[in-house]
Amino acid sequence: MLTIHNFERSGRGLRIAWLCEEMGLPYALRLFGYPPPADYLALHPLGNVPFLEDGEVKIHESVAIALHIASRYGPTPLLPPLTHPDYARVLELTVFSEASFGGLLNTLMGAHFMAPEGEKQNWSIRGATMRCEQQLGYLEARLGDRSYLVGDELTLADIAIATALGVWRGALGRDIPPKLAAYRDRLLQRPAYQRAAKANGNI
Ligand SMILES: N[C@@H](CCC(=O)N[C@@H](CS)C(=O)NCC(=O)O)C(=O)O
Repeated sequence: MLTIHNFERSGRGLRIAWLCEEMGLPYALRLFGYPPPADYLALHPLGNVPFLEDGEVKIHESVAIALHIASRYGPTPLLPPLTHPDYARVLELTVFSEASFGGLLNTLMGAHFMAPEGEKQNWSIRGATMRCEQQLGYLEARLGDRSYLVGDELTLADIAIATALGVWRGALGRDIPPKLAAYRDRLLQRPAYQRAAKANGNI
């Protein structure tokens, strides 16, 4: 059984629950508040979420977790095989969701929720915000008029990006460019997303 540890309603753990739902994999969600309980810190001393227990595998970093699950329990159309022409693009955008966009989101969330009033809009925060906006424009252009970021069906890239967009809008209260917002709204209608969001406390 896969056990996903997450803060209630937190987007990166939702990313993993959604993936499991799309793949039809049974999982348990262990939800807790912030700060995390002592037994979680014993499991994962960094204390951030999500964290996956999968038998002997204990792993953090949501994108690594997603790749682990798709690789171990695939094949799945969510992650095309290594030889497929779309493989590199799926990998690129999935990693981009955290390494570029998600990293900036954490900086912005730190400032939004914790910085003293006078420092909420300092030089670094304005720069990170501009960078995020540039990346959103890039994603919207990449999407164009298509339904999915890569190819003709849902992939890990969509799950990773759509959940990151949720943090931008939900936690930071920022606008998503219109075509990207419509794309995300469509994805969120998927029954697998709805089940995961319910289990995670989002709806
Ligand atoms: N790159 C990591 C980021 C993990 C992360 O920062 N998670 C947030 C919640 S979505 C968190 O745990 N924040 C509280 C903390 O870092 O103490 C991942 O994708 O798993």
